[in-house]
Amino acid sequence: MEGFTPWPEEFAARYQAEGYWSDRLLGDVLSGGDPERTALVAGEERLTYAELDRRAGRTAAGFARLGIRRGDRVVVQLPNTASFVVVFLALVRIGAAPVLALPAHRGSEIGYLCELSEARAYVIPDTHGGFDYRDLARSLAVEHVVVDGDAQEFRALADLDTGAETDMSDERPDPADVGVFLLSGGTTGLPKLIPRTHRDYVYNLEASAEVCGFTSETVYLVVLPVAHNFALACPGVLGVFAKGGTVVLAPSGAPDEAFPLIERERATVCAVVPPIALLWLEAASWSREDLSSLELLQVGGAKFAAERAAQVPGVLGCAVQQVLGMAEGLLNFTRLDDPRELVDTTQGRPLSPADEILVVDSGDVEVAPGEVGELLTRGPYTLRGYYRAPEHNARSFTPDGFYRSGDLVRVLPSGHLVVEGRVKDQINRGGDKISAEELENHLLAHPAVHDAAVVGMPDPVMGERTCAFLIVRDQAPTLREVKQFLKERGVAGYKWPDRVELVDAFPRTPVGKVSKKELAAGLR
Ligand code: OOB
Repeated sequence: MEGFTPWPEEFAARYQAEGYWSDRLLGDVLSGGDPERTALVAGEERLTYAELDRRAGRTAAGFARLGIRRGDRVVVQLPNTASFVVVFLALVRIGAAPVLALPAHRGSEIGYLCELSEARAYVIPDTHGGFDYRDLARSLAVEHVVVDGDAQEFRALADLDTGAETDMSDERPDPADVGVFLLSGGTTGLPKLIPRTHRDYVYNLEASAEVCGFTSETVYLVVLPVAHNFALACPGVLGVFAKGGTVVLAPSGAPDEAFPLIERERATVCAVVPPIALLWLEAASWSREDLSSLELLQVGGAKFAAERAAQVPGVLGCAVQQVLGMAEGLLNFTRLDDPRELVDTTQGRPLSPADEILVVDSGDVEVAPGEVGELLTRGPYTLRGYYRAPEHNARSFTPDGFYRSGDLVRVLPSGHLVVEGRVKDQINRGGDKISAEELENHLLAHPAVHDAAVVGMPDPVMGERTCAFLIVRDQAPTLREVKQFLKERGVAGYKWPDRVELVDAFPRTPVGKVSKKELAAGLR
């Protein structure tokens, strides 16, 4: 695929020879499950492996009838519903790559994703969370809009399923094909797309399922957006399917929605971001639900404090696992048999023996063991380049192909990583990533804004919240007006600033760059 950076031949040969890469495809992920067992529970729907497999097959045929083919891209923006799972499996079967947008994304993000990926189709719910996605679709120039629900002038997802299945025998994708596109958290003005091949993502999900001890008895509750890498494949929904277990979709991590589902379905595992973990630690004391089925709480996406991790077993009655992951690839997990001390105080160690880790200073020189530096990595499931982004790639990768994560870490003698901060210009708002530059560009478009600098401010629950420092021309906009402005521009709500500070000038570094460190220090 044009715009995709493959692994160099010698690496590909090695990953293949050493068994990290197989010929298994994302579309075959259901094949190990007992046909009679429950694969998916979503709202009132319960689908066995056989039923889910047939629905995915028939929907695949429907997409094929639309003319969607191997190598095409389809932007998928569905919430935690059975339809997400069906559409994902359908697309990967015909070798069309889903571009996984989050339900929170709006016109600004979706328009860009459709354009960049030259999407042949866009799949949406009718409405969700009070937002009408058909309105958004009307502002786009995509060939096919497929709607889960009331389609109005568009095509209904249900109509793709005519009961006929395709004969896929000569349509099978190649394991080296891009299977899915994930969204990067972003550090630049525009979001980036991460191409994940069938073979690297299959390895990602299978190896994760192994490390996390998933079996056919696993009942995995999804509370994060299912389109996010963590909930999808680390081990996530796909890791559960690979082991023949059961996936239960919850609309959110709110205790009043998640806890009754844990009790009813006897959920054994759940992946959360730290703010949800904190909420659950609070809620467990007053909730009446029986959470005793829970065996493992995976926490990742942002730093989880050691003191909180230590509370999980006592309060929630399950083990905790810290996960340092990234849509770009590298995953680190604390292991189920790690000593409590490591589980509580580290963000885990690399998933794969083939993951290569370097910790370097600002001159790309490796630091002494145990010292803090930027985490660079390459391996069998870490990208070699963002999609169609040659200039950005030149900066994001070393000449020998290591991805610059932008995370500051130190490595313990055990190989476990501790996150100590970051060098990338990004805010991590409870696991949601905000590119400072992207938000600054939106703010600069406001007629009253002369200059903008966005920084994170520490927050006890979210880890960080977003503060926009503005230099204004005349009438300064209020926080509410700034949010309204961003809303009208079609910017996802999680990117809106939590606070606006007006200043006359920005502090500068010796080389004349805006000193975000100094700006952030002034907030305390
Ligand atoms: C996950 O993926 P992304 O792509 O949304 O964000 C990746 C970034 C990392 O580079 C790091 O800055 C931060 O999120 N991060 C953590 C962390 N886990 C991720 N920072 C501190 N502690 C952690 N445990 O966030 C993601 C993907 C797969 C699994 C889990 C998380």
